[in-house]
Amino acid sequence: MRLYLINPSNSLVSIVRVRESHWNRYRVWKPLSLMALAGLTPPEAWDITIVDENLGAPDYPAMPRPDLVGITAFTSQAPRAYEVAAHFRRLGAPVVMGGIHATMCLDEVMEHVDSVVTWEAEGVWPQVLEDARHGCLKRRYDGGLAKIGDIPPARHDLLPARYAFGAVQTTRGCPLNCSFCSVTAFNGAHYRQRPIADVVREFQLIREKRVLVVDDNLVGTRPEHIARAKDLFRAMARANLKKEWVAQATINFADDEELLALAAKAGCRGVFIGFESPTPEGLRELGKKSNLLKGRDFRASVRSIQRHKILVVGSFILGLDVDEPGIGKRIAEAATQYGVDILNALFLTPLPGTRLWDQMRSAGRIVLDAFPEDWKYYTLTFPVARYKHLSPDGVIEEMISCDRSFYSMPRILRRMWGNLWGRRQLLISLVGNLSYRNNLRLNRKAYADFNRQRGQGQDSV
Ligand code: B12
Ligand code: SF4
Repeated sequence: MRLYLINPSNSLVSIVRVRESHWNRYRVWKPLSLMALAGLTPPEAWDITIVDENLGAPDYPAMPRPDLVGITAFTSQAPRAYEVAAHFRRLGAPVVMGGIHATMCLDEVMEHVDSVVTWEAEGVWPQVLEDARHGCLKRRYDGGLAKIGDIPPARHDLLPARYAFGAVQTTRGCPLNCSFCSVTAFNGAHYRQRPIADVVREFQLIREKRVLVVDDNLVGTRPEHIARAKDLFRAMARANLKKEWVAQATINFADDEELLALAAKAGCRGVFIGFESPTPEGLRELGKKSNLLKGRDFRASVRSIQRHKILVVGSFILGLDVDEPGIGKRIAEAATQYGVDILNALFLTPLPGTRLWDQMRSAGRIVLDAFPEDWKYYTLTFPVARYKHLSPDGVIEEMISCDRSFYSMPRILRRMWGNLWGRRQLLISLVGNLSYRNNLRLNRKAYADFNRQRGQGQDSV
């Protein structure tokens, strides 16, 4: 039986535009969802091919007809997912779709595929495969939240060796439930942890030297989470994995010297932290309670992390109700003042399933709502909603001014000097900064196309 597992691309996502900017090559990440599904698939019964369209879409008509197609999709990938599904359904091959978009927009997805798997796949995928073998796929399977104490390792051998990073997951779920984020809605508030021995074994299966740990918060928030993270890092160091990895964490990562030292010893080279807003009002609006700790000195926290030669990528959101003209520069100033190595600023975007979606939907503030086509703009890099104090053109101008200010050549050089002086991941930081700087040009073109499509004329950016 032949199984295709497909990760559809979205040409509006700059990281896939490798030809236009070769710096983007270094940010092509592996689709772990499909590798995890492949890990749940008996290899003796199924011949599995994973197609990641981010490496380029294959010539589907030239490929042998499959017995089953599984498609994953974030919301921004949904329009392309439906095109791919339509192709295979025309051939008579059954198509099943799963992942976050299929779960949050079930009715829409049901119109485009034969079968939908909602929530996490571990509990139901073997049944889906059996039903597909017997030609009796159900319209819907509900996977619920998996017990991740005994999941098999993902198949790290199935994709070509063309990625800058391998991928692994050690925990699922987040108790913090920020208003804009779908993680708590999808993976639950309970912080579920995989057994440390399983994680270490899985690391050993990864071919790439560099690894993205996809957890939403690798260290967690409670003392027992931190203790587990320390045990994990100790086990990784003992196993002498020889990997360098990057992960996501909340700012409390900075508060424990032993944790930082163990993370660095285990191979941590970079951490992605959501600062979200430069103001307490903004943090309150987003429900980002973890950043509101009284007396928190973000600059000192960033320094503590960097002292362990770990890069800090800071993420901010632009377009909050409290944001007024000038917010772009303000975010760039805050990120510079905190001393982050790379800034990732994104538009406030209502994603289905979040509190923000409910609020904006009921207030009639979602402007791009010709679904499913408009989902392609839900990349967080386009303003899809109405922003309280910023006009549609104004919010884009703020984003351009933010990126232009943070990624000005003098500031990049100053940061590189800091990296060199602190002997801190100079090469990764340089590639990151230059790829963001390069994308400024691509983004301007993308905004102009976006405005044209909205019928506002090209000159408005
Ligand atoms: C790693 C990651 C990335 C990587 C992507 C790597 C890749 N190619 O997959 C990078 C950094 C590139 C990325 C980019 C983006 N991401 Co992202 N990302 C994640 C993250 C942190 C982990 C995903 C992951 O690997 N999980 C591990 C796997 C095992 O879990 P899973 O994907 O959920 O898969 C399970 C189930 O969903 C299900 N399943 C999934 N697919 C399928 C398919 C079938 C057929 C079946 C049966 C089941 C099934 O089974 C799996 C096992 O249980 C998630 C947060 C999260 N916790 O999921 C955000 C997340 C998915 N990203 C998100 C967003 C918004 C984006 C961006 C649009 C914006 C941005 N700048 O971050 C971009 C755009 C990407 C694009 N191409 O359009 C949102 C998506 C929300 C939504 N409704 O779409 C999330 C949920 C984070 C959030 N804050 O809300 N992301
Ligand atoms: S933004 Fe981060 S801290 Fe907030 S709910 Fe999402 S994963 Fe948790």
